[in-house]
Amino acid sequence: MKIISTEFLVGAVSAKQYPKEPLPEFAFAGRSNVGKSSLIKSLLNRKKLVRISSTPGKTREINFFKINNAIMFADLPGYGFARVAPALQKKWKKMLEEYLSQRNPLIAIIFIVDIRRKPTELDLTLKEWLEELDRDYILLITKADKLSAAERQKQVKIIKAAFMGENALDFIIYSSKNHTGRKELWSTMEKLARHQRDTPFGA
Ligand SMILES: Nc1nc2c(ncn2[C@@H]2O[C@H](COP(=O)(O)OP(=O)(O)O)[C@@H](O)[C@H]2O)c(=O)[nH]1
Ligand SMILES: [Mg+2]
Repeated sequence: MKIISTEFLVGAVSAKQYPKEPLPEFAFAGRSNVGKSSLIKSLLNRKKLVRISSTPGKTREINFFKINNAIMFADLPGYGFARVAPALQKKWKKMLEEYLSQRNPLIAIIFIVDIRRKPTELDLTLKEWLEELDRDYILLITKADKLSAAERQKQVKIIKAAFMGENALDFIIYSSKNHTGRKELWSTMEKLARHQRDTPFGA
């Protein structure tokens, strides 16, 4: 996908602030430091992006970006940041729940995990949530460049076993450093967006 325009629309803390434009939407979720900002920047071919903060645990809003006037990205706040107070974690949960249960244009969540890590409890909680709410997701295994081919294979197997639930549409191995997987992710998202436009009644 050729990126012609990237427009930051709004940082929302509640549903009434979400953009009203009914564009096919993809949301990005993962624990803090997993590489979410890097992934979005890699996808959009940008070195810097408004509202894509480099400070871990900083984002407390759902940031909406309109891409090429055709697709919406929702950057969900990262989770599992150690220094976040319990009250804020509660707020995070409420915000996510509201978004995942109410957001109609949402086609799929890009569920990001680190290829080097064992599945954590919080990641598994998110997966269970997505299954419960019947939300489709794409398992995005990032930082692939950090491992050798043999280690990669081993980790992908473990991660797939933990996260490829019923609502998983696909899995993609990614590196924001050398853009491995970028073409594949874009073509998957474009296919899903096209399908939604062709079958507006959810047929
Ligand atoms: N080698 C490598 N480093 C990455 C990759 N993605 C992210 N990083 C690094 O991981 C750290 C956290 O990335 P960031 O995108 O800020 O994570 P976020 O907190 O999820 O937004 C940064 O130091 C990035 O440079 C990747 O695909 N490969
Ligand atoms: Mg970030």
